[in-house]
Amino acid sequence: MTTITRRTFMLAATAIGALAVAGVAIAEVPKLAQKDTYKVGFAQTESNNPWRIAQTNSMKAEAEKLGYQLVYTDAAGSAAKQVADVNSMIAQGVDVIFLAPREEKPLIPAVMAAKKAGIPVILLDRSVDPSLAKAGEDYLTFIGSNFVEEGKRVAEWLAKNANGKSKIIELEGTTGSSPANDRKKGFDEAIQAAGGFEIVASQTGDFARDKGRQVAEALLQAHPDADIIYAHNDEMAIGAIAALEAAGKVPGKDVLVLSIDGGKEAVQLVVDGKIAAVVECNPRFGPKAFETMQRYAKGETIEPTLVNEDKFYDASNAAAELANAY
Ligand code: GYE
Repeated sequence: MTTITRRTFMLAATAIGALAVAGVAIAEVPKLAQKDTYKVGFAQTESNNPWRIAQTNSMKAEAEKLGYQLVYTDAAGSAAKQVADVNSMIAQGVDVIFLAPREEKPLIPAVMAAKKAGIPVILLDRSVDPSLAKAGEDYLTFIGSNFVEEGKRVAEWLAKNANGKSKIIELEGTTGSSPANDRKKGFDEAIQAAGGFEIVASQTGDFARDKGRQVAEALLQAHPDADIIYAHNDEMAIGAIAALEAAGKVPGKDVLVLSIDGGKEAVQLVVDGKIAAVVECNPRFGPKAFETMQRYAKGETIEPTLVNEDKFYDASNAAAELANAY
C-alpha cells in the first residue's frame, strides 16, 4: 500500500498547479449544485423558422413550469453574436448554459469560456467539432437528433419509392453546421449504396426559405433534367417548391421534393402531394433539457449524447399525423 506522505501530496498539488498555470485544460465539466431554483441561459442561434420557434417555446415553457429564471438570447444567424451572447450569460452568472451552436467550429471559444468560468454547458440540437471539444470534458452532453440517420432515412425512402426518378439536387443547410454536415453524409452514403441515383448538384441554402428558393432556381436552370430535390430542412424545400412552380414544373409529379424537420406547413404539403416525404426533426427539447440538468445536479453520470426520437411522414400517414406536427 502506498502511503500518501505530505511530500508526495505537495508534489502532486504542485504538478496540477503547474498544469493549470501552463494553461492545460483540466478534463472535467464544472459541477452543478443542487438548488430549488436556477438562473439558466439559453443561447438560440436564430428564429427564422417554425422549427426554431417550436424549440424556443418548448424551452421557455419548461423553464416557466419549473419556476427557473431563463436568460434567453437570439444570435440572429451570427456565430460571432452567439459567442458574445454566451459571454454575456457568463458575466450575468447563470448556473447552466444551454447552447444551440450555429456552426461546429466558431462556437468552440464560447464552450471553453463557460467551462473556464465554472459553468456547465449543455449543447442543444447542433454539436461542435468533436476534435476540438468533447462531451463529458468540455461540455456536459449533446441533446438532439441523429442527423446521419435522418439523411439516411430520406435516401432509403427514395430507394424504394423514386419510380425511376434519379437525378438529385441537394440543398444543404448552413455550411459548417453539424446538421448540414451529417444530413449530407447520411444521405450521400446511403444513396450511393442504393445505386442508380446521381447527385447532380449540392449547394447550401443556409436552412432558409428564400435562399433555398434562389439556389433551387439557379440549380434547376443548370440541371433541367433534375427530378428529385432533397432539402436539408422544410424551409428550403418550401423555397424549392416556389422555384419549381415558377419554372412551370409540378412538384410531386415532375420533381419529387423531400425534406427534414416536419413542421405543420411541410406535413400539410405532404397531404397536398407537393412534398413526397419528410423526416421529422423533433424540436421539443424543454423537458429533456431541464431533466438532464437536474440529473446532473443530483450527481448522476450523464451520457455523452441523448438522442431525440424523430417521426416520418409520407402520403401513407401525413393526413392522420397533421394535428400532431408542430
Ligand atoms: O433542421 C433547421 C434549423 O439544428 C436541427 O436548424 C436544427 C436545424 C433544423 O434551423 O430547420
